[in-house]
Amino acid sequence: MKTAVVLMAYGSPDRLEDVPAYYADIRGGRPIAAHQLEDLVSRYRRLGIEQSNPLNAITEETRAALQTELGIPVFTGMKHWTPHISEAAERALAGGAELVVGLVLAPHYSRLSIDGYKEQLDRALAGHAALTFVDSWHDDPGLVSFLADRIRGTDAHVVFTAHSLPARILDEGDPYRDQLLETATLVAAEADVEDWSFSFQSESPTGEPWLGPDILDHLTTLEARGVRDVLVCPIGFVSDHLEIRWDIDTEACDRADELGIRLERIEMPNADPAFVAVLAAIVGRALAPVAA
Ligand code: FEC
Repeated sequence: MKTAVVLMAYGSPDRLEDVPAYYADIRGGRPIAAHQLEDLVSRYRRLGIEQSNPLNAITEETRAALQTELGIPVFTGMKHWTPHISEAAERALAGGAELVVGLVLAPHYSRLSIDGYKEQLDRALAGHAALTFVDSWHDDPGLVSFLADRIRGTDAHVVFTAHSLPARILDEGDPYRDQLLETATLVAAEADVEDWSFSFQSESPTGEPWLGPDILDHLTTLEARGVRDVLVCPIGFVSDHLEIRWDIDTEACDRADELGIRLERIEMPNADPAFVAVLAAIVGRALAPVAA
């Protein structure tokens, strides 16, 4: 059976001038206050994104390396920017794919995040190819080992982080927070790290309560407990994007400075060959029942 992979990511604007259209896509037609758009534009500008965006180059590097590792076509599809998930699906179908593996570059399942990727891919394939979708890979042994290697031997207090989501997901029985805590527990155990905690990050001002504690408040709590060295391990993300380079490297670092805490973060997986091997093994396992 002819197989292809659609590798999906959140998406990031290619140029500064794309930010309004990108933000409109994220908001899905709901209104955007002018000051919120200005704030977002200024965050991208301060990261030096004017005419090109290094994150999109990292995603392409990851895609190409995964394709080489697997020996089957891999197409990038973005949830909120180009190439869209629908374009990736069209390319897979045009190449004759009869079976598509859908893998999101975000390891934890939430109906609010992962279902959006799945719906876009399902709709675009429209039954012209079978779909094997990886819902979550938060407890994948390769991922756990990869992250454990990043924190092993540290003397700092490790703070695992992930994107916050509206708190109502807990009433809906969403497994997102449990999966995050499971990843953190597995990684800490494998690295033999006992001094750790978990916090959320990157909450959006949507007017409803989001899951906490937020990392900025959490740093204050840690300082009061006497913690002076923190290593941030953002388990909810795999690349150097805005949520890492702004929310952690800028905002959280500034807060840590104010509090007299030394804050470092792990190097993100990006296109590290060991991480690409983790992704390849996940695709291999998704294909195993089909190959059998
Ligand atoms: O570097 C980049 O250009 C893109 C970085 C980026 C990633 C990312 C990942 C996740 N998000 C998740 C949930 C939400 C919800 C809202 C929301 C809003 C934004 C905005 C930007 C943004 N997110 Fe994001 N997210 C990234 C970027 N995100 C920019 C809009 C401005 C702002 O609030 O700062 C609220 C939507 C709304 O307003 O209704 C909800 C989740 C993830 C992790 C899973 C994944 O990667 O899909 C969950 C990377």
